[in-house]
Amino acid sequence: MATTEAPAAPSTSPPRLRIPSAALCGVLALLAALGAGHLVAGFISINASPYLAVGNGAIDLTPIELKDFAVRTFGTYDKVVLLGGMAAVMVAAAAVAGVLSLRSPRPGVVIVALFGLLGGFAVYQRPDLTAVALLAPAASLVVGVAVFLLLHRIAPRKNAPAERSGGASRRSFLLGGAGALVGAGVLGGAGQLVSGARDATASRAAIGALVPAKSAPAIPADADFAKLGTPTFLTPNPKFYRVDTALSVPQPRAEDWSLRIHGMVEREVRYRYADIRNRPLVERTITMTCVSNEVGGDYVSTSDFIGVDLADLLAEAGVRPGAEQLFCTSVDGWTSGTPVAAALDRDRGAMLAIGMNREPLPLEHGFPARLVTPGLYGYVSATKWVVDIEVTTWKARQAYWLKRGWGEQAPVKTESRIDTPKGFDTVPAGAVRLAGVAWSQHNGIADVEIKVDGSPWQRTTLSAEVNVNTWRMWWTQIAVKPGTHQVFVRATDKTGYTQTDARAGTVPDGATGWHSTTFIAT
Ligand SMILES: Nc1nc2c(c(=O)[nH]1)N[C@H]1C(S)=C(S)[C@@H](COP(=O)(O)O)O[C@H]1N2
Ligand SMILES: [Mo]
Repeated sequence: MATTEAPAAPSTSPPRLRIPSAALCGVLALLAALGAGHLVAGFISINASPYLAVGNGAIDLTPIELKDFAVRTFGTYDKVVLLGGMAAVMVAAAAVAGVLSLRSPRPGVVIVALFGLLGGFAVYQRPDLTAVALLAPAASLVVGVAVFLLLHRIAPRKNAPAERSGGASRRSFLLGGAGALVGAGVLGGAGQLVSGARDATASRAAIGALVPAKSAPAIPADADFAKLGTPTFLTPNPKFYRVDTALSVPQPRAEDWSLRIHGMVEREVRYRYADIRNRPLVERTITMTCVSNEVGGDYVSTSDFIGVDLADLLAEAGVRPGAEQLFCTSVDGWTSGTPVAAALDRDRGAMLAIGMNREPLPLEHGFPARLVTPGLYGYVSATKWVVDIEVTTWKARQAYWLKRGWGEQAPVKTESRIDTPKGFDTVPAGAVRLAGVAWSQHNGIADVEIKVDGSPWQRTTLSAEVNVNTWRMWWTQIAVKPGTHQVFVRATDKTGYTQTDARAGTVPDGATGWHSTTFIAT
């Protein structure tokens, strides 16, 4: 085995890198490249960072089943998992690039350059970035190739003449490598700091509290049974569910934001933030729901939204006959298609919202402005970071989720949920309290019934109704013997419809079925 390393070899084969140092060259060059790209992106838009841009591109290319699986399995952490997975793939590829370059640096340079081009392509594809943003992947490319060449040159070699293989070479390689690692961290961190200083947070902080000209009616004390185990009626902003395709939260500043309404209208109109802020603001209490909410799920929350009537803005533009959908685009290029009829229905009260619970919209909920349409699932009605509304037909345009297999029309389905007890809770036998929530936005909830272990349905006590566009809480008390018990819940809305027990999945237009909970009485 050991005989091939004989002294005769040096004359025939050129000096080669050892596999670990070659792999290290690749990985460190990658980190330096990402750090440099992140720094340059900090000055332009953090979304120009090649790493984030590639991740966002990957999200848009992910098949719907996988996306659904990711959201179900990892919940809000789906994006963290994606970023982590991407990092692992990139590090592995960079290590391979290094190992392919044991003799000549050329293969590694080609692979590092391909990486840079991929980042450039991902940035180029983003609708919210201009050509300047390409400077970030360009910086990555240059720094990546340069660091790779440098480290490759100083790496210690096998079969090398004495002066290239000794301790001095190893030491300079370690120094160079450590320098690249620290440099990558410093560059990346600086990018994060720079972007933080000029991002939307400061813009939002400068706006202050939002006071509507017309406040929503005060929420009565008996609108929830939070003490009995339901959610609070209004969801605190940090607890409001969040669903979107954005890997990093888009950061438009209020000062830079505007909304354009065009297409099948009498006259194109454009509103800047101050135009909206200075109008008499209305406030409405609305429960929003995501179509991806499983039976029993918690993608449902309630807020006092502050903004203006969408119907007013549309009236100023003058919607032309024949218009069917509002094709709404966010600053990051996501789109939704809202039925024009729903948007114009003053009774429904669709809004261009700029605030939640008297605060400017939190960044992750669409700062500076978003749409909210009571009674329709969010993906057809609630574009966050909205910048463009094209009034058009269903045929002319297809929105993001419609193209991916979800329905065109998406009214929220009547639903109910048991919040107390939780599944497999253990409770003392005897009197057991049950509590939860039901919703049927735009219709209102008329009744909530529960059924325990095959006994007949029995009615529950409902909370005070705030308005038909909000959820309603329920509670009741039952007597149970020791043992395992199963309880079902079903709601009836004010149109007289009672929830079906037929189970349907979330695709294409929302889940159905009765929520049930099993608990143990001892
Ligand atoms: N720009 C943008 N807006 C969006 C989405 C998105 O992915 N991007 N998702 C929609 C979906 S599916 C829902 S359910 C609601 C959720 O709003 P929230 O995150 O404020 O709860 O936002 C909608 N608006
Ligand atoms: Mo959604």
